[in-house]
Amino acid sequence: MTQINTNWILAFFGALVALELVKSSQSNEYMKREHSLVRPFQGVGVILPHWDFLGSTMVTSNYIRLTPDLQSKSGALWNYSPVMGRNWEVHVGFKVHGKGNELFGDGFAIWYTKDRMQTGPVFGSKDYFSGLAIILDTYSNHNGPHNHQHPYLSAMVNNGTWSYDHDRDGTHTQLAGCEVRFRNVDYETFISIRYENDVLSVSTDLENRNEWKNCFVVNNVELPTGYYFGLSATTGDLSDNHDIHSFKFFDIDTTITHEEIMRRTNIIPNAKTFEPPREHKDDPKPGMSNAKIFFILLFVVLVTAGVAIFAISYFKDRNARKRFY
Ligand SMILES: *[C@@H]1O[C@H](CO)[C@@H](O)[C@H](O)[C@H]1NC(C)=O
Ligand SMILES: [Ca+2]
Repeated sequence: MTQINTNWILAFFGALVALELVKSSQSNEYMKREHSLVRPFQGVGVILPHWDFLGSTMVTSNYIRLTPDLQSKSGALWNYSPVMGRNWEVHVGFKVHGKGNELFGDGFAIWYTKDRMQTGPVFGSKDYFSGLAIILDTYSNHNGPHNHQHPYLSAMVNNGTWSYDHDRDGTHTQLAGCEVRFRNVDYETFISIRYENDVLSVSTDLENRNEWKNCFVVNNVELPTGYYFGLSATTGDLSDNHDIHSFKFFDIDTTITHEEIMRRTNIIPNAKTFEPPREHKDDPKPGMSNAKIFFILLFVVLVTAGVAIFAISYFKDRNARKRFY
C-alpha cells in the first residue's frame, strides 16, 4: 500500500517537472523569425527576408560579410521590424578573420536603435544615436589612459546626445566592457545579449565550448520598445573580414500586455550606472605635470608645516595649563 503511494507521488512530481519543461521551451522563450537570421541566407526567391543591407555587405548562403578584408570598407545589415517585446535575448554567431596578425581592424557593432540604415563614423553607423550599441572593437586607437587589451567588447547607451569617441576607444561613454579574443579561429564565435527587466547582461562563447561566459551585467538600463536591430562593421587603413553567421532573437516574456509594450515606446534610452562622460582632453604634456607635482608637494609641505606649528603651540598651551594644577 505505502509502495503504491510513493510511486503515485513520484509520478505526479515527474509529470509536473515535464510540464514545466515543455512550458519553458514552448512559450516563455522562443525565437522570432521576423527578427532573426538563419541559414541558408541565399536561396530561391527573396534574399534575407526581414532584413535590409547596405555598403560593402555581401550575402552568401552560409554567412553575411559586412566588410571584406580590404581597406576603407563599411557595411551594415538592418532588421526592418521594430521590436515589440519588453524582455529579450539575442544570440549572434560571427567570425572575424583576416590576413593581419598584428594589425587588423576596426571591428563591428550590434545595434538596438531608433534609426536604421544610417551610415556614419561609428563602426559604419551613425554617431549621436539613440539606443544601445554593443561594440566589438578590434583595433586599439590607444590615445588615452584606458588599460585594456583589444579586441574589447563594450556597451554604450545613448539618448542622441553623446558622441562615440574613437580616439579613446569609447571608454569615456561605456557602461561596462571586457576583453575578448575572437579573431582568426576555425570555429564560429558567439555573443549573447540579454535584456530583462532593465538588466543588460552580455556574455560570449569564444572557445567553442558551447557555454556562455559572462562579460558584464549592468542594472537600471532603460530601453524603449519599437527600436530596430542592426549590425555594422568598418575597415580603415587596417582591415578584417567581418562575417555574421546567425542572429537569433528570443522573446523571453510573452505575458506582457499590449498596453505596457505601447507605453514603453516612449522611454528615452537611459542608463543610471552610466559613468559620466569625461571631457576629451589631450594627453598632458610632461612639463605641465612636473609643475603640477611641484605645486602639490609645496601644498603638502605648507599644510604639514601649518599642522606642526598648530600642534606645537597647542601642546605648549596644554602643558603650560597642566603645570598650574
Ligand atoms: C540625455 O542624457 C543627458 C545626460 O545623461 C541628459 O542631460 C539629457 O537631459 C538627456 N536628454 C533627454 C532628452 O533625456
Ligand atoms: Ca578602436
